[in-house]
Amino acid sequence: MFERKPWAEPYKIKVVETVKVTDREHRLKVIKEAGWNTFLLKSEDVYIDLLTDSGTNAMSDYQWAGMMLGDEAYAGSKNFYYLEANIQKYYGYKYIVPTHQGRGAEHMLSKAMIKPGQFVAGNMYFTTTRLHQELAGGTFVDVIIDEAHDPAVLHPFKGNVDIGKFEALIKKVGAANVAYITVGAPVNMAGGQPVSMANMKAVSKLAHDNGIKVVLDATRNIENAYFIQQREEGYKNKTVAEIHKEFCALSDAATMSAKKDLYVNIGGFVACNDWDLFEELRNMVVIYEGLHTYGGLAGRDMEAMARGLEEAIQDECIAFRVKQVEYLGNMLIEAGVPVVRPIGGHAVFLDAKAFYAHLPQLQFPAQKLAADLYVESGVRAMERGVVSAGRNKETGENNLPKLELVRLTFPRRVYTQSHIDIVAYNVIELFNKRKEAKGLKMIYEPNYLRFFQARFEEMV
Ligand code: PLI
Repeated sequence: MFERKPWAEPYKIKVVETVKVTDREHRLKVIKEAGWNTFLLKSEDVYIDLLTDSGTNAMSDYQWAGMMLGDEAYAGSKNFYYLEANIQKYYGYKYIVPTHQGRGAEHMLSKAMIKPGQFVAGNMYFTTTRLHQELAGGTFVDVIIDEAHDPAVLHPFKGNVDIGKFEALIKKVGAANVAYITVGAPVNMAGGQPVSMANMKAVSKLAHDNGIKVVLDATRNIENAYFIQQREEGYKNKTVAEIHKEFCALSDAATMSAKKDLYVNIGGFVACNDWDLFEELRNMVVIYEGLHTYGGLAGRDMEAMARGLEEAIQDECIAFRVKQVEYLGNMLIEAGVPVVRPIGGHAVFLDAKAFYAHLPQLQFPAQKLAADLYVESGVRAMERGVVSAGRNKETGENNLPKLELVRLTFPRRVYTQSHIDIVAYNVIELFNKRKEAKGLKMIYEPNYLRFFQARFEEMV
């Protein structure tokens, strides 16, 4: 009767939120008003929202109960100390500074660690991370393996750093001119692709041999630990919690957007092992975020983060999350839809260059595909291509990334298998009429992180 052993969400539903189904005519009208940018849609016009997994998670009853224990003192909230203890326990860093979200952490860390003119190595850029590095006077250098730039290549750890590229950078500019290397694990812009423990060890050794610090972007590191458990020799009998802590121990500091892995709607932190760096961050946080025991967060938010971490780190929790993403990915692969492979941890990424092969990159195929999917189905996704890549900070030319993607991102514990079936059905329908698609022209371009607010018109 069953083709495969059935599986289901490891939770049951206690509170529900009604979603609105709109018609195509309405969606076409509102996407035009939104300048063909899914970020500019009103969420009430969206049926299934796969824009991002950032802050869009469903919290558990355990987290909500914790919210009632919020200690909203200006200084020394007990929720901070609980959060600090949990981060020390599961991540292993000595010192923690809370921030309102990930980019607050990136802002302060970049300012504290980069001297103007220095280079920052990284395994593919992330939008906010690179911008903060540039605003601090640094130049980002991509040292990810070549495979990461090819959506079709199969590699179990496509997020790995190319040790040769990193070494070449150190030789070329001199170790003193490399502020640090940032390792994102998994790599969001590459399709949620993980980094192996072996690679992280090699990065850490090379960096430390040259006196260079390793900064982990720990935003989805629990997902990364799960991939290591599943794919890397020697890890299948370790828990995700053990692998996660071992991975973090290879870095000197971390920035974190708790809005992802930690099942909350807001929050972040920066953590490190070095007292001097901690002092600087703790000094800075009072200027930009808030006191060092709340960093822009309410006490209740810190409690929700601390409790979210306890849940997120459990093997069953993370296994379900990644399998849910794979479920959609495999349906699309079976239907011949071009997607980034292997399927990543937090999202399925459509390969818009192959999907809309007739559209040149500067007609923004991924931007258009995200908008068309919305018009056809009410499903909201996000562009991760030339618009997100922005412009070269020296020449002002458009950066033309090899990956021109649309991200179907999974909020945690929010959607069921039936929602995912609907998403798959609609993507496949759109794929079947892909040749009809027209490109876009950009008519408004913000100076920073243009993908959030840029506006477009459909070409005639
Ligand atoms: O959105 P923030 O400021 O909490 O976090 C910034 C951030 C840093 N690193 C990584 C890997 C991210 O994915 C990230 C935010 N990502 C968003 C908003 C996303 O939609 O993927």
